[in-house]
Amino acid sequence: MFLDDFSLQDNLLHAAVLVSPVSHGVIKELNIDEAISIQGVEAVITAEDIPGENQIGNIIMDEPLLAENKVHFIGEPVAVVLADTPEKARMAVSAIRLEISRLPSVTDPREAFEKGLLIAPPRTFSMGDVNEAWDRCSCIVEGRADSGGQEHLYLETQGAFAVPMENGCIRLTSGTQGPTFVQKIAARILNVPMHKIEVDVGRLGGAFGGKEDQATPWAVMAALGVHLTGRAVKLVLNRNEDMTWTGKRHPYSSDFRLGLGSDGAILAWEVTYYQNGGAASDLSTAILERTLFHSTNSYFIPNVSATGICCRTNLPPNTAFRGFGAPQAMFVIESAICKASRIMGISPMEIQEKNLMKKGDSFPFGMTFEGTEIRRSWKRIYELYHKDNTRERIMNFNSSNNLFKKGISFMPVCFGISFTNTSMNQASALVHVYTDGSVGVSTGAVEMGQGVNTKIAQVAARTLGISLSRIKVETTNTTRAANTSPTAASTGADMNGNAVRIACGNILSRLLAHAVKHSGGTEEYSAEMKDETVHINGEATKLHWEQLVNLTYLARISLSSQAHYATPELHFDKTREKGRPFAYHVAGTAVTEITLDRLRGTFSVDSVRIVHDAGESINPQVDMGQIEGALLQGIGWVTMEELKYRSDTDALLSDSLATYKIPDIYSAPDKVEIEFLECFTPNAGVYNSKAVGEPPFMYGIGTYFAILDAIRACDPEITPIFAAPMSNEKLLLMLDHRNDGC
Ligand code: LUZ
Ligand code: MOS
Repeated sequence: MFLDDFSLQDNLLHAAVLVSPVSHGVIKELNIDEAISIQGVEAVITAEDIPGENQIGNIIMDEPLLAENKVHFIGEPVAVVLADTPEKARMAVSAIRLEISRLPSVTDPREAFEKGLLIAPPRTFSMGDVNEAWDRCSCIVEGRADSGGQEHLYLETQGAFAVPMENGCIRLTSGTQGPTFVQKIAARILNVPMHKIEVDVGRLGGAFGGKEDQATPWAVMAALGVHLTGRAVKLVLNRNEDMTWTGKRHPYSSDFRLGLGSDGAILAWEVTYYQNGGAASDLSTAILERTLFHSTNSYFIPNVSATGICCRTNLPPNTAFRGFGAPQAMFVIESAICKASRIMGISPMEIQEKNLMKKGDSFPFGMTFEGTEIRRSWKRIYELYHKDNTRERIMNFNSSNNLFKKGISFMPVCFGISFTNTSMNQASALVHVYTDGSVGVSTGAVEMGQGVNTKIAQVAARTLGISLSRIKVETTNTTRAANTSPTAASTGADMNGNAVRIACGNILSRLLAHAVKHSGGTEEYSAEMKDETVHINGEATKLHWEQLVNLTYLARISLSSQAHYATPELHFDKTREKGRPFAYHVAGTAVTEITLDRLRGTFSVDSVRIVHDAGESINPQVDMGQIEGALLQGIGWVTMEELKYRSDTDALLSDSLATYKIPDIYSAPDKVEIEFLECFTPNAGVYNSKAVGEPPFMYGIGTYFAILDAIRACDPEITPIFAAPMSNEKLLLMLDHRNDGC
């Protein structure tokens, strides 16, 4: 069941939202008289009706729930209509008179920067001394790389419903990755304590970061509706509203300078990222911070200066999206390496391989790389590449075909696991064992299709030594898991799984202590639960899980436990921009082969082979699904998903699936082969597993560079452009000889 599938009581009100149709302006008139007089319309809510603070900002307080005086983007909520049916509510929205006088708008981050429109002061991460290093470089390449935004396109659109409870309490069912955040903001808007708001999340039909922050306003509007009318309220966006109004992946425009020695060793890296933040800060500063953490991708570079500039524009506030700023960073350094390889006349693989991080190498932010996975995954991919004579195959194909050319690229990925904001790296679990031996597990993790509930159930079953069928994972609810971090940063299974491991461990030790006592043993006895049977001193006993649970209950010993987990050893000093922000890194390498149709400017991905470090995977099938999905989403980002806006009004043109193309089964690689790297990182995630949600997204970037490789095979004189997505239009223009590289 998804949120919109629940049939609620008869008394339900449906909400629809009036948003600004203008990207920047001053509200001259807001008249709700006609709308409110429509039969079946219960209320029209504007900023004036908010009892608390009209503020949904989190990191920076710069976003009202409902606009007052000014509007800053198309889709900024202005009023909420509550009516008997969703149709009536939407009809009444169009009866509201809203007059706005337009102000000049900015949609380009560089233009925003020039006008001083910043969301936060720029930040720079540095190591060594770039200025001193340039003199020692035998090749210096400079350039610009741009990457576009990306629509999340979760299957389930944003939505929530709110139900009034006793004593002014509200129960909110929200399609959010961050139930606590929804609770906190609802309490702020309504001016009530957080304990009056209960947030419950069953599951989401996808999120990809789009519901880390941006599920909140809709849930809060529903809560506000309950608060003002005393009736249940449901608010679900339709696809067009969702695509037009909500923020997306941040487009970036970046300037780079890369310095190399004659042997291909990278000596210096200087980069400036102009991030298109949109009209409010949302998570932009955190995303930009992660960009800075990943400015060198998988490479060791002794001299680095990376600057991030968070620019305010008049687009909907851009937000978290799988990878959270890291894909944007990696696209820039891979572009620089591609450019350097052309100038130096060596292959990009040679430069990449030469500079891959080794155990003990330092990142610009002071943390050392503690693994060997980057080089090992590269080596393994290289073996596979040699084994089937990939290079020869491609060279033969290209020399015997004129209309079709093949291209190849290697894409190493190294992604840091943990919220970059250290304090967010905590989770909790509440576990109940019932007297019949069945188990209920609650955590702060939100299931959004990524399989976290499956992994959590596996952790509980494994820790307790019982069958998976005994475990039920409950909804995510703020009354059972309080003060939770959003399920984000790929940490859901790691942190919540660890909390479950601790809670189940607590219950198990009580059970086993009782088993020892029951069997007449002493404290020196060792006991364990294996296959639902108590083993004492290594010997199976006749005592079964169900019996032991019941005996322990009769002895009046608790069968419940709440546990908290905080990722150990994390610290970061923002004044020096140094520390150890990540618990560990996830690494891997992809090799991508594509075939380009040089007449049509189209291409197909022949194969992507990936060697990925998943640690000791808890569920290899779930991880495989995450890797395949992320890969395809990454390919979509760099090759086809293109956000287009009208230049006069800033209105989104690619606002439906007719105009916004995402990868489908026909554009998926013909072959995807995934191999897990044999790897042991003690205390990485739960039971030595590793986070998997975001890292594989960046394998998709390899497709962009495989296309550039095929273009080079067509004509080495063509200047490559570094501007994702490589749409068919761009590709065709680049292939056109008379056009000097667009
Ligand atoms: N969300 C967040 C994230 O708040 N902080 C992070 O560091 C992060 N990283 C990846 C994805 N979401
Ligand atoms: Mo995320 S981009 O881990 O919500």
